Amino acid sequence: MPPLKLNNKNLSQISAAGEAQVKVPTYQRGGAVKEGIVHVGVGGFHRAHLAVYVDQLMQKNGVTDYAICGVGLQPFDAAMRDALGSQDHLYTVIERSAKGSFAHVVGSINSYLFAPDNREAVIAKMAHPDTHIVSLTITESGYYYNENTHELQSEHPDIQFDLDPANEKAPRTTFGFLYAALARRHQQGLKPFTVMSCDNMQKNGSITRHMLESFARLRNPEIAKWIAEQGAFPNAMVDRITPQTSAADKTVLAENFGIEDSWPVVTEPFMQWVIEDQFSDGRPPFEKVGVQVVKDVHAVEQFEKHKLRLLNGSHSALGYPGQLAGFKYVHEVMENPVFSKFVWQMMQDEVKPLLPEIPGVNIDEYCNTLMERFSNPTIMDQLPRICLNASGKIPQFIMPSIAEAIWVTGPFRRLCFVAAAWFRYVSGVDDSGESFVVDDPMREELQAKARAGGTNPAELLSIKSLFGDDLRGDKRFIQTITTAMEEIAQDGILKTLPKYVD
Ligand code: CS2
Repeated sequence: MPPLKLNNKNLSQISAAGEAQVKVPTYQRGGAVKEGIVHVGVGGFHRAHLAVYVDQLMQKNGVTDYAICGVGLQPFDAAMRDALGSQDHLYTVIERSAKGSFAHVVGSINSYLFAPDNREAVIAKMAHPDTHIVSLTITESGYYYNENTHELQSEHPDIQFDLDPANEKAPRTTFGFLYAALARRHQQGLKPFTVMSCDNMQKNGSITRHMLESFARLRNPEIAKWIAEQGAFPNAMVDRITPQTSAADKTVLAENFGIEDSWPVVTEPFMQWVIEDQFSDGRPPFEKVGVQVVKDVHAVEQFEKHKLRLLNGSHSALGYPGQLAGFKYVHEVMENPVFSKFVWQMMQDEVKPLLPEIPGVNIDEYCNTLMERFSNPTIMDQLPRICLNASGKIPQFIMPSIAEAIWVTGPFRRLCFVAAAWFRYVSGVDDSGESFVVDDPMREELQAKARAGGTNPAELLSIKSLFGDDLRGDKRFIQTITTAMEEIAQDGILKTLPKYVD
């Protein structure tokens, strides 16, 4: 039987048709539910994470007032608008592990607005009384956050454009939309919606608050004051490894599950979300579907720190050296015993000693789970995905551990090896001379500095917005990273790596 096109009409047939059973939503959708969440940046991660939690709330807990309206701000979001639009906003999540492959259709995204088509519609939707939460996965660069000064990049042309009152009805940036919608809610006597960042950044909520308040102060201090006093910006740790969907994933879904889906999501079984209980206009009972909703902001920050330094830091350790050594997928790198030992030892000897203890969390178990998750061969997690946008990642995932290790005179050779591998990676040529794409908003600057510096890290380290001032002055660090850069340049990754493994 040919696969069935995913849409409302075919749902019951889909659940019965394939060889393997497919779970489908049996809850009401469309006009029968309220869209309490407006989500900006509907990509793979959102569809494997928040939208899945909301799907479970709708399916198992009868929640009807927190369906999601997806929003795309960027021209490339047209592809998501078309994919979801062609299938009643339904999509399939395929969970893969050694235990097998499970498919389930998610229906929590109820509608989708593509801002370039109609910016006013997005503002009106956020300002609507039914909207209680605006959630974000807009990546680090969407926050216009200067890592060095910790301030809003208010001189950025996009922010300047949105600060001009003439553009209030047609903003470009997330902050332009949030501000316009909040100003409207203020005028209408509504509460501010909660702005819920689901991006993988330390203090994601606090940064969002600071950026939006700074933006609002430059527009209208009265609105800024109202946001400061009544707004809510929960901090959160989010986690689920979600590779990019490949053409093969669609074929397998059609062949094994009988579903024709123009953009399914492949992910791992594991998912975690720890969020601070700070909501200005109500929230769904997230804890009923396994979300850790915690009162204490400090606890959230500690979870974030563990995750960013151990999971994402190790991903970087597999990503940049792995790409230079010619690997394509995370699990392939893990199959190399020297690499997996290296990652384990980096976590255990260099990162773990810097982390706070969290009551109820066993760090060794956490590290073991990570080793298993990285080794999952079935999700085919691509190294280019891990390496994407490094200038927003390494300064969060690797450099803070180095800075703290300097402070306590702890070991940091392996962390320096990873930073050195990234410095080599930016040139875009691997150890066998093959070129690859370096996808990074700062690519040109990084490449110019890498060329000028050779195996001397000083040029790259002079980029203050990434590295600040402190690292450059530390002799032990400069010596260690220079040695790693020289070794990698001379012998390549695979010959150098054993020197970093005990
Ligand atoms: C990855 C993350 O892009 C990266 O660097 O480490 O996308 C990672 O897969 C997620 O944070 C997992 O939650």
